Amino acid sequence: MRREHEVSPVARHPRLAEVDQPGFFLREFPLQTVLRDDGTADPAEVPLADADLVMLYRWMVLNRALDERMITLQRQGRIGFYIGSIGEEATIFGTAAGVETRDWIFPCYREHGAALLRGLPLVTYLCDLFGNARDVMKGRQMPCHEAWRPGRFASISSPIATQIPHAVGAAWAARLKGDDMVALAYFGDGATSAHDFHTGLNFAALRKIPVIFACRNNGWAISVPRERQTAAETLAQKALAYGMHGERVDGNDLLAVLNATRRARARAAAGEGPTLLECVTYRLEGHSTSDDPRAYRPADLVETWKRKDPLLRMRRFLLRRGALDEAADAKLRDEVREELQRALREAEAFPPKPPLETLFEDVYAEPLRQQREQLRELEAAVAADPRVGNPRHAGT
Ligand SMILES: Cc1ncc(C[n+]2csc(CCOP(=O)(O)OP(=O)(O)O)c2C)c(N)n1
Ligand SMILES: [Mg+2]
Repeated sequence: MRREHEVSPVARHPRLAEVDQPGFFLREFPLQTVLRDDGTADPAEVPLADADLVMLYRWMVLNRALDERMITLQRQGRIGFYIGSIGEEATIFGTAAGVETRDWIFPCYREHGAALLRGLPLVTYLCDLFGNARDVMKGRQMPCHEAWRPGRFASISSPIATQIPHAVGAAWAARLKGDDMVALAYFGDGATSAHDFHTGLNFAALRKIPVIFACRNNGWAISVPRERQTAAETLAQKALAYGMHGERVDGNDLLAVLNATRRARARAAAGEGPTLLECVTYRLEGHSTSDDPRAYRPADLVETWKRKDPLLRMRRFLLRRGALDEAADAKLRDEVREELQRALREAEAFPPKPPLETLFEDVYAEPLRQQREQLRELEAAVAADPRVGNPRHAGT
C-alpha cells in the first residue's frame, strides 16, 4: 500500500499536470511588448511626450558610448576594470525612468545609467573609475562601485543579491516613518537562485512592502546560461511562490519596461505590495572586462539578439514617429561623443589618487590617536620613497 507522502504531487492535484506542460508559465506570464518590429506602437501605450522619449533615447546612446569607451580604456590600462550594460539599456532606463525621484534605487552592478539619470555627473562617475582625487568612494572601491546619495542611489552591490534585503529594509523603514518612497531593487537572473532573493521577496510580500524587484534577465550568470540556473520556465513565476504580483516584460523595449514599472510603482504606493518584474534582455558583451564569452557561447546566438538591440528598436520607433530624423540622430550622437570626450579630459586632469589622509577617514567621527600616528608614519614613508605612495609603480 502506498502512503500519502509517496503519492506524486501531480496525482494529488490534477491541475499540477497542466503546470507541468512545457509552455504553461510562458503563457501565464506573456512577454509584454509595446515597440513593434516595423517601428510602430499602439498610441495608447506610448507613455511620454516626444521630447521625453528622445531624451531617454539619448541617455541610452550615451550609456552605450560610455560602456564602449570604458572597455577600451581598460584595455589601454587606464582603468583597472569595467562592467557595462551593452544590450540592457532599455531595461535600465525604462525602470529608472518609471519611478519617482524620491524613490531609492538599490543597484546591482550594471546600473550606472540609472545613477546618471538621477544626476550623477558624468565626470564624477569617471573619477570613480579612475579612483582619483575626486572619487566619491575615495579610491576604496574597485571601479564601477559608485554610490550617489544625492540621487538616492545606494552603493553598488557586487555580492550577488545582497542589495535585495537592503531595498526591502529601506522601504519598510520608510513606510514606518510615513515616507512615501518606493524602493527599486535591481538584480540579474543569476541572483534569483540566491538566498537573499528568497529572504527579501518573502518578507516584502508578507508585509506588502513597497518594492519593485527589477530582474534583468540577460540570459547569463557569467558563463552559466539561464537554463542551467533554475528549472523554472520563467523567472516572473517565482512571484507566485511568495504571493506577490509578477510580470514578464520585453527588456529590450524601453516603453514596455517603463509602463510595467509605472504599474508596479502605482501598486506599491497604493499599499498593494511588491512586484517581481522579469525584464527579458540579453548581455551582448562579456560579463566584465575580466571575461571572454567566446569561451562558452556561440557567436551566432549573440547575432540573433543584436537584431533586437534596444537602441535600434527605439531609434526605429522615433524615426517612424517623426520625433527624430537622420540628421538629428547624427547630431545627437556627435554631441554625446563630445560630452564624453570633455568629461574624460576633465576627469583625467585631477590628481591620480585621493589624498593620503582620506585613508583614515569615515571610520570614527574623529580620527583616533593611533590613526593620526599611522598617518604620520605613512607620510614619512612616502616622503622617504615616493614609490610607496604610487600603487601603479611595478618597481623593484
Ligand atoms: C554571493 C556571490 N557569489 C558569487 C559571486 C560571483 N559572481 C559575480 S557576478 C556573478 C553572476 C551573476 O549573474 P546575474 O545575477 O545573472 O547578473 P549579471 O552579471 O548577468 O548581470 C557571479 C556568480 C558574487 N559576486 N557574489
Ligand atoms: Mg544575468
